[in-house]
Amino acid sequence: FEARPRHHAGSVCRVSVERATGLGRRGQRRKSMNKTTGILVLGDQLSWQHPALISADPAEVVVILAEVVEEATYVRHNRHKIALLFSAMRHFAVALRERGFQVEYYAFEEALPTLLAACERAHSQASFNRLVVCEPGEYRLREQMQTWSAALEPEVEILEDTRFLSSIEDFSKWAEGRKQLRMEYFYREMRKRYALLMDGDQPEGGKWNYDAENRSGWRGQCEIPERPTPPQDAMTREVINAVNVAFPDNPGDLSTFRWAVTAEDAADELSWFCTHALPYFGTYQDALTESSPWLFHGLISMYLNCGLLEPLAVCERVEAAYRKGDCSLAAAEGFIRQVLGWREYVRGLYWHYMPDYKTHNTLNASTPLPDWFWTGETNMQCLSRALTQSLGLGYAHHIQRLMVIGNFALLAGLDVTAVCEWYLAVYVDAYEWVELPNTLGMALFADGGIMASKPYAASGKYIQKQGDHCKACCYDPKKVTGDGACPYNSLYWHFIDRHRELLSANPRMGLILGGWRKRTDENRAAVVDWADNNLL
Ligand code: FAD
Ligand code: DLZ
Ligand code: SF4
Repeated sequence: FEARPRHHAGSVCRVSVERATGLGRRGQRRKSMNKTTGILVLGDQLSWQHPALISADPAEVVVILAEVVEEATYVRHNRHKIALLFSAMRHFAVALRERGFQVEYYAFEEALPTLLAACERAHSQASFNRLVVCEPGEYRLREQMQTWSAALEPEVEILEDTRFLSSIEDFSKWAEGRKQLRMEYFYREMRKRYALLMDGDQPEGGKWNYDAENRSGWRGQCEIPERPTPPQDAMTREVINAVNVAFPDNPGDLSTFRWAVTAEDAADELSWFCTHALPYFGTYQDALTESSPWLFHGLISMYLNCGLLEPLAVCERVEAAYRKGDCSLAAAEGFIRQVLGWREYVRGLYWHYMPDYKTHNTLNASTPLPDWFWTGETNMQCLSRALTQSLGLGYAHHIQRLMVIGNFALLAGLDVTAVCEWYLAVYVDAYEWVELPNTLGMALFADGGIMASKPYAASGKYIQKQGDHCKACCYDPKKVTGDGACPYNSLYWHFIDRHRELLSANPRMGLILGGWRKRTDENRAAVVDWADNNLL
């Protein structure tokens, strides 16, 4: 990692744009003088920092935005995600036209099958001899795009996505020669590189990481602020109606739609968070509660991932809140670590290891996904809450995703592919580049420890410690076997027992395995049999 000035992304992207479109440097002739460049903007690239838009001359390009069947159906996306993207795309088209761009927009009703078909249609309507796209976030689509040159008349150029703070190449360089790719070390380099929360060349406050202060469980310690709903205009209401009609079998209750669909409204969401929730974010980051689906979380991943917010601006806004004294260092550091560290790190891992990454199944997990994952109907209160909320709102916070749903899938040995597909379908912020490492790697340990240094496996005791679900549950978190025993408990020990050989190679599992081995044969058998006969 080189230390770079904070706004390096612009300079990288100017180089790409010049290389790709001939636009840019003073005095340099543009490659063509008539309106000959088509720019395809994908539904998750709705940003003025888009590498082809950033320096495009509205008089010379035609911008293509298309709601197409393939992208809307390659998984059973949550209706919240489809409505958010379609409405945000339509609003972005309006903003483009206001800035003088010609826009070819294809609504879902036109039933264009693919993005390639949309480009063909746009070419037939607004003839251009070159098509510029920004590389997509998913491997699936990147593979397709690489065949477009052969399929399309105009030449096709794919630009680097410079909206991330670490390029795919940067990550690979960092990864080179390392035995383990631990997020913490990547994150420290990113802090230095972007001079975020730094005091000269040292971390602000003397420590890189305040995670130890960020683990409080929820016992109703303070009031959870009511979240205002972003404004909803006629365009969004029309999209909601259309999505309800076109996707009757998808998850998602759009009567609860509460997402911003413009950059301005997303910025307001971030401001609200910085004022009202950020001060508590660190402390209750790992908390679980019956009282609120949002707690003190940011609710910004859906905006970051579709271009309505920029990651560096988000980190700078949070740092500014800390510098003004509006939140503690632990809160600001905890939040910046997520955006500057985890988000960039998982994207780096994804591109570093794909396509093989998707095929990993180290623990041979193959139990079919229960149908109730699609309804939330289970007596396990914590899980029912997390599933119902995920399906209905398209949102669950990190600990629900990791330690309630993911933990259950890990302990029960649920089929890795099916679980990953469920996560990709259900969340409003889900794209494979971020969903896959988090699910396959972090939650399911299916990559054998590339991402996590040990499995995130926990019994009911952890869930009880972190929140108030157990009080509302018909199961007893203290019971391991017998009627009323919390299923997480025997499943946990079943997991430890069935993977004891593999786990024994992991020094971080030594204590747990030692404790399990010290039990009597009868005790171990009773626990394993209970899970086998009643749960698996
Ligand atoms: P906050 O808790 O407020 O965190 C702030 C921001 O940090 C998030 O908006 C997000 O951009 C970033 N962030 C935090 N943790 C991660 C992480 N592990 N990976 C990447 N970014 C992170 N995040 C997605 O954006 N899309 C997904 O499809 C997705 N799938 C996940 C699946 C599993 C199994 C797990 C364990 C996590 C997943 N995450 C995913 C990461 C994380 O749970 C969400 O980013 C977060 O819950 C979004 O809510 P928020 O904006 O309120 O986040
Ligand atoms: C997720 C999604 C959906 C539901 N619909 C569209 C669409 O109709 N048009 C579009 O350009 N993009 C859509 N997307 C986002 C793409 O699937 C996304 O660009 C790829 O998955 C790459 O990240
Ligand atoms: Fe979840 Fe077990 Fe607690 Fe019920 S008792 S809420 S299943 S951890």
